[in-house]
Amino acid sequence: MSLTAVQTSVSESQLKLVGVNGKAKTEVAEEYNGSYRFAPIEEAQVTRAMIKRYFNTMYERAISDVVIVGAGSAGLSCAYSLASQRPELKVTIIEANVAPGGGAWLGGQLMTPMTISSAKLVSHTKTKAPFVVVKHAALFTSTLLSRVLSLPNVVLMNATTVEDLITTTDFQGQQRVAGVVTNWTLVALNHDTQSCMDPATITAPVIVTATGHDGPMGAFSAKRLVSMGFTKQLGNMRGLDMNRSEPAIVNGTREVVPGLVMAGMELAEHDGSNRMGPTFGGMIGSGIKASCPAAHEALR
Ligand code: AHZ
Repeated sequence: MSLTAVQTSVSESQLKLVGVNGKAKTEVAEEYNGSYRFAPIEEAQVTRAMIKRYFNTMYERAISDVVIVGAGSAGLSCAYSLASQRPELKVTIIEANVAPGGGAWLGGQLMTPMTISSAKLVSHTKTKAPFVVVKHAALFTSTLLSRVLSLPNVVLMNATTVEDLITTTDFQGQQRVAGVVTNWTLVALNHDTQSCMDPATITAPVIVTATGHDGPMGAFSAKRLVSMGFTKQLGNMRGLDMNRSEPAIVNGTREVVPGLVMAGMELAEHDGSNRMGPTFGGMIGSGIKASCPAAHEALR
C-alpha cells in the first residue's frame, strides 16, 4: 500500500484504536490510509470568504461603542467584563501584534508558570495564600482569549496599530477623546521608509487604553496625551515593588481625560507608580475596573 507523508506518521494499528463521528474503527483506518477526501473548493471562495467578512467588520466597526487599545491581560480582562455584562455594546479591540495576549504568555524571565495575586478581601475570607499559580501562563491567556472572542459583540483586529487619538469638542466646549486612528502594523512600522500612507479611523464615545509600560509600542496613549497637551508630563514608571504597584494600578484605573479610560501598566507610566513584575492580579483587577467607567460613558 502506498502511503502519503501524513499517513506514514500514523500506523494502521494506531488508527484502529479510534472511531470518528460514529464511524467504525476499521472504516476510519481505511479512510486515513488512502481514501480520505475533502469537499472540492475554489481558491477564490477562500479569499472572498476572508475579504468579505474582514471589510464588513471594518465598515461596521468604524463606529463602535467602546474601543479597547491593547489585548494584553488588562485589555482582555476589560473586554471580557464589559462585553459579557453589556451584550448590547459593540466592543472593538485593536492589537498591534499578530499574537494578542501582550506579556501574558509567560510568567517572568521566560518561565511558564504565572502567579495571580489574591485580593485582600479574598485572602481574609477564603484562603491565606497571597497568590494562586496557573500552571502555564498560556493556559490563562488562551482561556481568556477564547472567552472574549466567543462573545458575539466583540471584534478583535490584530496586526493593527493605533497611531493616534481622535479628539472632539463636546457641547460644554470641553475637549475629549472620541476615537482612534488606525493602520495595519506593517504599514505603521514603515512610515519612515515610505511616503504618506494615510490611516483609517474608528470613532467611539469611549476608548480604553491598555498598551502596557514603555517599550517598542508601550504606553502609547499616555505619551500622546502629553504631546497633545492633555497631560503636563509623564510620571514615568518607578522601580519594581509588587506591594505598592498592584493596589496603585487597580486604585488608579480611571477615565484619565474625558473619553479615555486607562488600565494596566500604562497607568504606571502615566502616574509614576511602581513596576509590578511577573504577577497578574493587578492587571485583571484593573481591566475589570476599567469596564465600569467605559460602560458608563458608552451608555450615557
Ligand atoms: O502589543 C501591545 C500589547 O499586546 C499592545 N499595544 C501597545 N501599543 C499599541 C498600539 N496599538 C495597538 N499603539 C498596542 N496595540 O498593547 C498590549 C499591552 O499588553 P501588555 O501585556 O504589555 O500590558 P498590560 O498592561 O495588559 O499588562 C502588563 C503586564 C506586565 S507588568 C510588567 C512589569 O512590571 O515588568 N510587565 C508586563 C508585561
